[in-house]
Amino acid sequence: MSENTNHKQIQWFPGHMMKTLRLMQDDIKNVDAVLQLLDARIPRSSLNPEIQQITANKPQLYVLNKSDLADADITAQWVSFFRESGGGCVAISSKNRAAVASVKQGIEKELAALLERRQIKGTSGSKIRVMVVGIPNVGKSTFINTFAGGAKAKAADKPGVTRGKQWVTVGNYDLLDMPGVLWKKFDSLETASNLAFIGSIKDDVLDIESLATGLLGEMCKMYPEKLAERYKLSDEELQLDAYDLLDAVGKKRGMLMSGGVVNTERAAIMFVDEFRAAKFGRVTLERPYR
Ligand SMILES: Nc1nc2c(ncn2[C@@H]2O[C@H](COP(=O)(O)OP(=O)(O)OP(=O)(O)O)[C@@H](O)[C@H]2O)c(=O)[nH]1
Ligand SMILES: [Mg+2]
Repeated sequence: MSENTNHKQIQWFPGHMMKTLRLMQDDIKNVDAVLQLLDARIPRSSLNPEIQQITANKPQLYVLNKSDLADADITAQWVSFFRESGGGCVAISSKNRAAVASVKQGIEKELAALLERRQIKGTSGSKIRVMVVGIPNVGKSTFINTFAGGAKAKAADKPGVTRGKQWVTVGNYDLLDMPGVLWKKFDSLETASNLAFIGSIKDDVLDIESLATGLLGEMCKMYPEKLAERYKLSDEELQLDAYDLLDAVGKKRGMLMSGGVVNTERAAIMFVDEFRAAKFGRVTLERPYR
């Protein structure tokens, strides 16, 4: 990402996110467990350290969501990785009904001791209260809607859709939908870039050509064959530096301006859109073991 993007860093963490962190802090004592949604394409970068801090003392289930967009073998490695480090973890696709049973099973495993105590006390009718948290656009509201079997929470294909907290009761569960939240200082440019690639940072604070060249660089490293196939790129073209590669992609797609100059901005928008629309198939940008 360009320097320009870094200057605008402040807008990655607008006031409403600070408010969300406070809400979380207030409500954490009112829930039995935390469901932290991560994006299966970038499990490490989507783990929010601020959320980790607030939820540290609660039973927690990590949910690798959008696993339909991620490389299945690497997702399986990530599930093992989280489980080995002592956390509960399941991989789901929020839009799929099967997600509900996996998550319920995961939560009830994390809450086994509490549920047993309730049984003994004769209060097993009490609702299981779960706070659903994660970065913007990761699929929290979509998951809640699938769980509820209907549109209870607003969900859409852009970050920052949920603006306030909302309780949704389904059977013996009370689910708390929360707005997505980022954190103030990303530990690396890689983390910031990954969040931007998948659309968790609002595009209007980003420089689209920097975003596209960054993503082209990653795809060249990790999935050159997918890139070559979609844009009919030769081995030589794959060796180009990212900006020249963007230019080549724009040319292949006939995105020319007067004088035959490639409209790299249009090419950038097109490439990022295609990546987000999973036109390259299932892609995971981070491995559990570096
Ligand atoms: N392919 C795929 N898309 C998903 C999945 N879950 C959610 N989405 C899509 O991701 C987009 C964001 O979903 P939301 O449920 O609004 O995300 P959110 O986490 O509630 O977002 P904020 O409220 O903005 O923090 C929507 O277009 C969903 O349809 C999934 O498992 N797979
Ligand atoms: Mg939402």
